[in-house]
Amino acid sequence: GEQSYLNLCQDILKHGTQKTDRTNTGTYSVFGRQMRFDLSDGFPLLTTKKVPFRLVASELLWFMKGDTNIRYLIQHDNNIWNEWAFKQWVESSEYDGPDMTDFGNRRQKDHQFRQLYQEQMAIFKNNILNDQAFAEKFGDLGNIYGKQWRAWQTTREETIDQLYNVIQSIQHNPDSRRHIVSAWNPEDVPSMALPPCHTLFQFDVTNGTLSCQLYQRSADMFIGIPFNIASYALLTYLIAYECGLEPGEFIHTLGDAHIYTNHIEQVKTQLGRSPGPMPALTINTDKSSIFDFTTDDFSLINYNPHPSIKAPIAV
Ligand code: THF
Repeated sequence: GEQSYLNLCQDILKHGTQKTDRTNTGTYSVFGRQMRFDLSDGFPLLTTKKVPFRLVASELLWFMKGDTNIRYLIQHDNNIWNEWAFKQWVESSEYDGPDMTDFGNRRQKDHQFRQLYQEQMAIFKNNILNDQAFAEKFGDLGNIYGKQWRAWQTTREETIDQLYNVIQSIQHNPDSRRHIVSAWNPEDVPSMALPPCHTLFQFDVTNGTLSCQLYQRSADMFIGIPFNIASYALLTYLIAYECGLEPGEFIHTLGDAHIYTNHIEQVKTQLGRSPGPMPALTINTDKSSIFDFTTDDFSLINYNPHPSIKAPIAV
């Protein structure tokens, strides 16, 4: 449960090796860890800080639709993927605003630059929402999760709907050890705005319960992991519902598990808080397929977290 998350953060603070990273922020890292969440205890949304479930839900539905364009997210007032699309625009020949090189770091250190960045981001979001051609050109993040889950491209000019197939195999061959979806497509990795962090997941059916194990290659413990836990727990609930099973366990296996050097104080604040009871998830049972779900079709009850803790995201 939540304690396994808190223990791992403690472990990284104590034993992590300092590393440099792609974003020039620096991390404390460990390699190869596992957390387990019993979904019959409740829905694993962390309580030691407020995690915005609304954003987790719209991101998951976006993946499930097979969409890779941030327009849908922005339409749902979800801004968590903006920076990666924005980067494509400001590095293109069509961009003629002020220089945005290394905006992820500069927006934190330089207040004057931050102003300029916010202006350009506002223009960018406005263009994505109101200009179809612009959105197609700069809003698409390449063949990331949604594309690989729903329309993996084969060499025979066909596509594979891994998510649909895995639901079929859970329903028709529950004991199979091949209930797998992979987002890691080596041919497509170089063209993605960001290679998948959550790379492969497998389902298991035992005694009428559905469990899910995720292999995540890179784990941003403070910002990303609370989202990822909730996202895969939600996916497991939805697929269990679709297949007439009860949610079992979510098992989260991590490759490089790290805390960014500029999240240390925030993590310490969080570790000083005691976890409360997990909330419960309710699902609208009127719809016949989870692929027709919208963000209004599920909600959380009894979620009473400690306050949110702000931290800069590494870009
Ligand atoms: N890059 C990095 N460095 N860390 C990540 O966790 C990460 N992701 C996705 C892609 N690249 C990543 C993006 N997911 C937030 C949450 C999830 C994200 C990106 C950003 C975030 O800012 N969360 C805030 C709330 C934001 C808001 O309210 O708008 C938070 O406090 O949790 C992990 O897959």
